[in-house]
Amino acid sequence: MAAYQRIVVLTGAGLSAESGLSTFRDADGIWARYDYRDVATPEGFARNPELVYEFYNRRRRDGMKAQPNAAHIALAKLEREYPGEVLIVTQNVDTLHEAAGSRNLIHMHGQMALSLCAACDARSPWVEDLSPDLACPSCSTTGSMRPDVVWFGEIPYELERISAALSGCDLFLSIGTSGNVYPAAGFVAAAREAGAHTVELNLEPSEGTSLFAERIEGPASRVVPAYVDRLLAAATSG
Ligand code: BJW
Repeated sequence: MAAYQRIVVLTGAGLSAESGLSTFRDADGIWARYDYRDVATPEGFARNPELVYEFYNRRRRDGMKAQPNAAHIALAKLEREYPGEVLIVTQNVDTLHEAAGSRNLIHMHGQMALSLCAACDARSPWVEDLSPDLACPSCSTTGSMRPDVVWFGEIPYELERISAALSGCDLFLSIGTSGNVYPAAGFVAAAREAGAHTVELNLEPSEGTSLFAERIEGPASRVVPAYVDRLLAAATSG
């Protein structure tokens, strides 16, 4: 295995599945129980805010009980011990990467542990349930608080920083994501264009699996630590 200088890791719901958090598009996933148009669009929130609060309040509570699994822990170790640069771009709104010790991390779809005020755009740490009657801690407006997550039709966070990292990376890993949602599903093409080696680590082939140079199938808690060990061994032997 080559030694790489700049690694970008894209993670999705499959990474947190073995921590007990549901994926979206698997047979028993979140979209089998909820219509995404009701709970993950600005229009759905405007139509029925109570349903959206309840959806995220439950997921926030579940997220707070969850613990990082061996895959989150291996990625934090990679960032700590790898001699090159490691950036994790996660689509996940849980905080399991942080809990495992990752620091160079972008939450491109936001975080359930933050609220966003529609009146002043302030983001505030939020561990309690959200409800329509709350006042924003920054501007005191009532009824303006929503979870700080990126819904369909909204623009994901830090796209410029992600784009710069992709165009400068020489290894791109995609872990536990089905490749259904853009712009994240397009990152592999950007990394290829930059000349990076591209690897998919997933339970099963994703939508865009043919775009990857290498594919490793299996549960993240097994395949990610093994791959990280290989990367660390190659970096120290070469
Ligand atoms: C395991 C495993 C184990 C399981 N080990 N693996 C028509 C209408 C409206 C919008 C669009 C449209 N057409 C296109 C769009 C754009 C849209 C889009 O892509 N839609 C598609 C459905 C076609 N995208 C957007 O709207 C985005 N914004 C945007 O495009 O802005 C415009 C713009 C962009 C750029 C520049 C300028 C303008 C926003 C997307 C926001 C996504 N939001 C959600 C919900 C909010 C967060 C939340 O509640 O959590 O984010 S949707 C949901 O999907 C969530 C996830 O982050 C995201 C990705 O899902 P993920 O992580 O891939 O999960 P799954 O379940 O799909 O896959 C899990 C995988 O793991 C599977 O492959 C399993 O096999 C695997 N697995 N166990 C390893 N143990």
